[in-house]
Amino acid sequence: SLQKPKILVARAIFPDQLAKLEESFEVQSNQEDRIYSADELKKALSGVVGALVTGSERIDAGALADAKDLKIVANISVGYNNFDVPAITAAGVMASNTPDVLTDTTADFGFALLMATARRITESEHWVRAGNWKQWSLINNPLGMDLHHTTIGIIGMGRIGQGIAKRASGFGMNVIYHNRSRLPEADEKACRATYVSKEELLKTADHVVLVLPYTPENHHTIGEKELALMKPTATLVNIARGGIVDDLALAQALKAKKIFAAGLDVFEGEPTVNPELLKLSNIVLAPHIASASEKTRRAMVDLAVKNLTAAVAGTKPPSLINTEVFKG
Ligand code: 8YV
Repeated sequence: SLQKPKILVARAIFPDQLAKLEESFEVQSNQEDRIYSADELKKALSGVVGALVTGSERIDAGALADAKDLKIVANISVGYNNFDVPAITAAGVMASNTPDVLTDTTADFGFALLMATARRITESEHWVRAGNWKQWSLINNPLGMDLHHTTIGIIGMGRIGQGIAKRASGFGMNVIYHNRSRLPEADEKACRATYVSKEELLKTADHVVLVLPYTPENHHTIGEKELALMKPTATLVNIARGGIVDDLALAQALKAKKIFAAGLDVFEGEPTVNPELLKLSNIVLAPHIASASEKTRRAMVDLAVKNLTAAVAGTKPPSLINTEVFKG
């Protein structure tokens, strides 16, 4: 046909990937990377057959109100709490995400954040830059917590959680996990992980890592009560979503030294960070970068494009979420 199908790319992507898309589609792009308001998003979605979006774009009935031609919203993200899936399904629109391609990069980062937190790496750097390093000292320089031969507790044992478990085994760590359902025995063996209740995990783990999806049930999975169960020597790492941790309760627990330290890549209300967290030194902060290697960010876009292209062509998107919408 003479006319290329119209699509929306809601956020900035690598220019060569955009150029490639423009060969097949008429693209409404946003290389400026300014996040649309709800109203701008609704307008941007009207008249396009597909859209590449990210966690910053809330896709609900309001956003879809004028999207009469839309076949798919392809998230450039594995988590899709930005999607109101029932509303998208009710609108007859397919929804997809980007699993697998970011698993190892994200698990690597989870481990890096854990190590930085337990061994106080960023705090130490600030200390050096501030000119506090006067001499080597056995006891008066920053002392951290070991990882090797300690117990790591992973809450959320999907692909990324299992990736962290495998890395932890390499450090000689004892791996325990909690998940909404227990893994098949073969998977438990592959990551040398033991299933325990959430309470037992919190009580016994030296390091707690959160890798679960953000759903209404998982809101404040870690709050005051859970933090009180943890060891005073324990670290907490969140690479999942803000909202899984009660950030104010965490700030209070860190301040009162109820736990040793925390590493956070995600925050309630990000990019705003709770000012109580910013006052603390026993915390490592990162700007939601667990999947952020160029190679992986490119792979995420490639997979989202595959999903979009399939939907527009009438074939099944490889990582379709609401399979009931696909009519093959
Ligand atoms: C995304 C993420 O980059 O995949 C996820 O769930 O958190 C990140 O990899 C982010 O959600 C933006 O879409």
